[in-house]
Amino acid sequence: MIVVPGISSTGAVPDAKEAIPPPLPEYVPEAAGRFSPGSAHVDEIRSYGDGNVNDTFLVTSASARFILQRINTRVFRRPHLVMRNMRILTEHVADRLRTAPLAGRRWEMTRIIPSREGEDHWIDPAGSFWRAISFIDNARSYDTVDDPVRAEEVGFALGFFHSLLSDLPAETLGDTLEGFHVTPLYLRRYEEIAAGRHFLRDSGAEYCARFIRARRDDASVLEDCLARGVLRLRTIHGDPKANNVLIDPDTGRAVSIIDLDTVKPGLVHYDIGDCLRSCCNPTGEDIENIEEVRFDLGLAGSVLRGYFDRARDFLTASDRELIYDAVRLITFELGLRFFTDYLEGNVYFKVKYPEHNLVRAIVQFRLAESIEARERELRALVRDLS
Ligand code: ADP
Ligand code: GN1
Ligand code: MG
Repeated sequence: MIVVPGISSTGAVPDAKEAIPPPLPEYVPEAAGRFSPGSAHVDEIRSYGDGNVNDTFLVTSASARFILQRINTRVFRRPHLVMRNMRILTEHVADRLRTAPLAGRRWEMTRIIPSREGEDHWIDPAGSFWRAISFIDNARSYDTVDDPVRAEEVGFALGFFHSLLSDLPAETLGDTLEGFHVTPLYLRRYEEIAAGRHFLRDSGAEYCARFIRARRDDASVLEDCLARGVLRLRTIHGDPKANNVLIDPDTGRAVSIIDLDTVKPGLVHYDIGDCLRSCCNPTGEDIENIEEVRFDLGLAGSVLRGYFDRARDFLTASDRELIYDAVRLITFELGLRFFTDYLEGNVYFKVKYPEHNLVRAIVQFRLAESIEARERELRALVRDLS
């Protein structure tokens, strides 16, 4: 059994009353007013969504509803570059959709809403960086996927997004998050942080440390392929987990892929791996019973079917060959990132209680174990469906 300090033996998370309440950012009403179209009166502002990085609000004014976000500048240290990339990307996608609309189904991309001064952001007196984007109405995001139709739709959204970006050269965009998904760099950081620490025997932290030690030599599989020219950089989403795809509740169809801050040059494998990691973990990233975590091959088949419906043409044989490695690696990497953040005192991911990142790390490592146990079947699925 894995013992996590502060967590019961079933892994149940502490009561809400023990949870750390997220601090409400200062200047929210001022920021909402700055972006309110036509300077209309703002009627309501409420916290929105379940993102781990930025602060997101839904603003309702007399004339519109829009999304207001405070960018986490501890993570995104170059927020102006994030906005520049977003502008290039949304213009490119709008052009593509104008010349070749997606037939027979709804698809929307978020648009940047300018401030009263015509800027794409506003910096408040305390230095926080705010931006506004159009609200995708009649759509919702789900933290977990547990049915094949939704899994196929999330796969479709990523495949369609990749196809829309396939003619946007990677070098057009700046690097908004250096080292993002470069697993060997996360490993190095972890080893610096963990050096000299001793973890309690049979504790959750010891399980994580052992897990990482046993797999440290596999951490560079994708980066080595990039260095050898087997893989190449393309424009990627960077964060295509299930809740960054919006689903129309009436039709069950994916209508948008959001959270574009990490769109930048990278390996499409990070995206394909992350989408499968997230969609095929039906019990979610914050599960209460760690023993239930498993990688669902049925859902993986659905995600891949949806993805290849749109993206079959631009993947090479070596690209396909490395999909299994990507799923395993990105899951290991996320566990490593969560665990490092726990050891560093929760400075990157937002947490609801102090051991949150430790629990999240254990969940990802359990998921990685489950992926490893299904290697043969997952490789066969990719071969059959791609
Ligand atoms: P984070 O980077 O913190 O994950 P996101 O951009 O993903 O922030 O936004 C957090 C959540 O807010 C999303 O998962 C989604 O539920 C909701 N959301 C964000 N942007 C929109 C939008 N334009 N329309 C509708 N919902 C949105
Ligand atoms: C973060 O921002 P959000 O919640 O969509 C993180 C991803 C992780 C994910 C795990 C910029 O995504 O890399 O996979 O949490 N985003 C960033 O839930 O670090
Ligand atoms: Mg998000």
